[in-house]
Amino acid sequence: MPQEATARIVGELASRGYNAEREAVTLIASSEDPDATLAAVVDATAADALKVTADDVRAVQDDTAPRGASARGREDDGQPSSTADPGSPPPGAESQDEAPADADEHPSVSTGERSSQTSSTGSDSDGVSPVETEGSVASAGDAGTDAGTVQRSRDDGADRSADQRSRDGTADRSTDQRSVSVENDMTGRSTGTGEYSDFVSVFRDRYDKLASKLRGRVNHRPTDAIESMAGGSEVALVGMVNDIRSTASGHWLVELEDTKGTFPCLVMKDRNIAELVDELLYDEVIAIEGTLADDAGIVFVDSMHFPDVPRTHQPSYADRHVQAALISDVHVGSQEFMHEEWDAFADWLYTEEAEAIEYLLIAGDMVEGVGVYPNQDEELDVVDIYEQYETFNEKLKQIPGDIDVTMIPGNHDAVRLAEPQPGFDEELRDIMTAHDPRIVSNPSTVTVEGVSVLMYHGVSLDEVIAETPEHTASYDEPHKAMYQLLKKRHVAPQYGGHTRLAPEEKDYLVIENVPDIFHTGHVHKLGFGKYHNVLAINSGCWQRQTDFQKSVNIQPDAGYAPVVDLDTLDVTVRKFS
Ligand code: D5M
Ligand code: FE
Ligand code: ZN
Repeated sequence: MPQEATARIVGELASRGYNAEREAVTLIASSEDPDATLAAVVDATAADALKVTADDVRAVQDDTAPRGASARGREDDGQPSSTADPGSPPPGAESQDEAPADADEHPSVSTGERSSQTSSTGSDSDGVSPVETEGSVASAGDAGTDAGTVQRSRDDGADRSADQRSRDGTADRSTDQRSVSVENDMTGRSTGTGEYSDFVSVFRDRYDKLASKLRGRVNHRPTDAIESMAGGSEVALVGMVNDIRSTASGHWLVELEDTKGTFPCLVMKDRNIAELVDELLYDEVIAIEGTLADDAGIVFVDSMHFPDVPRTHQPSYADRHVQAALISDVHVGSQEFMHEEWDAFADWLYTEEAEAIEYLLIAGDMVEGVGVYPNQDEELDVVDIYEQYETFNEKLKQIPGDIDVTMIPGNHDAVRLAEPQPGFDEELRDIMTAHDPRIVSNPSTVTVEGVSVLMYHGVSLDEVIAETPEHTASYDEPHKAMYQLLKKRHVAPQYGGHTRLAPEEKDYLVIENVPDIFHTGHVHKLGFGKYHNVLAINSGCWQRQTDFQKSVNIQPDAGYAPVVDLDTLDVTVRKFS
């Protein structure tokens, strides 16, 4: 089926307020007279229905003249491309006639090797090979530009033969095997009033949760007990980083705080562990072991431990071949929002190549918002925040109705800025009805067919990148900044900087359970890799470079869709820009 035809049908349905199952679109497109079928389907579908289903189309078709062979005939004789409204052809789309209709097998998903990934859709979507392990990570740069590590090839994709299409069936995403559950969604559970006592409880909860992860590894004592121990004793301490100072002689004085008080810990500059001090952020919880000074007033640190993800962590996998597309930072309403690239992505999701994609996860910044940064209004295309969400909803309608959508807010969204951010309120949910999305807090853990995905927008990544060494975290390798968060077992350790914290009774930002996938956005850079078997993905954006980004020389990775195989945790990146 020509992609233009599906795009046009989806567009027509969307303009009438309907979402559509992919099979429904396929059926309409392959009918004898797609326009007439479309009109009949629209007539027959209740005005308040949200989604046109394949059954709706079949019901209409059963009511009309026999088709069967003639419909097939139409498919076989090529595409009604000359009459099809090109809609929004994917950038670089080539003529449908060009590719051979030999229909290789469905392009295989990654094997974890740096294998060539094929792309389809008749667009220039680039398949980018995934990377498996730390140390061989394809980053943003790789994804778009590094010909040395990325192999591309064109695919027959949308041009596969009609026979192949009909054998493959109408790309239906059956919903019976799906399962999604959400943990740690704090929407509607905010108890914080912003009082001092709330800060006490949230930090207490953070300490308790993270200390419990370190307790098994060190035999620690509370700070007040250490004070009364004999000089020269071997001690261990678990505490929140309260202060980091360098001494006159270049050593590091790290002050740790526990529930009983604070204690100064000296890290000598010539020890290997000194470089770990560079990775420390305020308010994270660590353990140290060392020797108490003669006057018991300071500990000389011998080793430092982070709550971390165990190296032995074994991720869970889905029981069947099913994929999730992970995106973020759509920024609808910005003049830089990439309409055409988004349309190409949405259209691609109707193709057989995207057939296994049954889940779409969106990690915040649905819209550009209003008043987020100084002078932001100069770059707005849609100035009203509600209209921005309405436009976003239209964009959502374009994707196949049978894809399950989960979203969390980001710093551009119309929810409180302080984290954790509750999911959108009722007014916004009433606007974002397409796909009946699962709207949860930032952060939340969403378990999709057994694979747990920690979704966090990622504001703290700016801080990790700014405050830790280049090799630990950089905009070009945003997944490495994510590794730091996994190591610290907290999505936003540092309080008082970029990241605003809303004190709650408990600390929802602690990474209590090791996720199988950690998904963030915010920095508008694509990067992924594995940290102790956890797949970390920062998903890029759908917004071209803004003036601000130009001024600080950030080249966003815009118009990419990383796709994860939930049965292997392999990643394929599709490029639509
Ligand atoms: O942020 C996208 C990225 O750009 C993220 O790394 C923050 C940074 N950014 C963008 N605009 C600004 C301004 N005006 N000040 C500071 N940092 C900025 P996003 O929040 O998704 O727009
Ligand atoms: Fe963003
Ligand atoms: Zn953001």
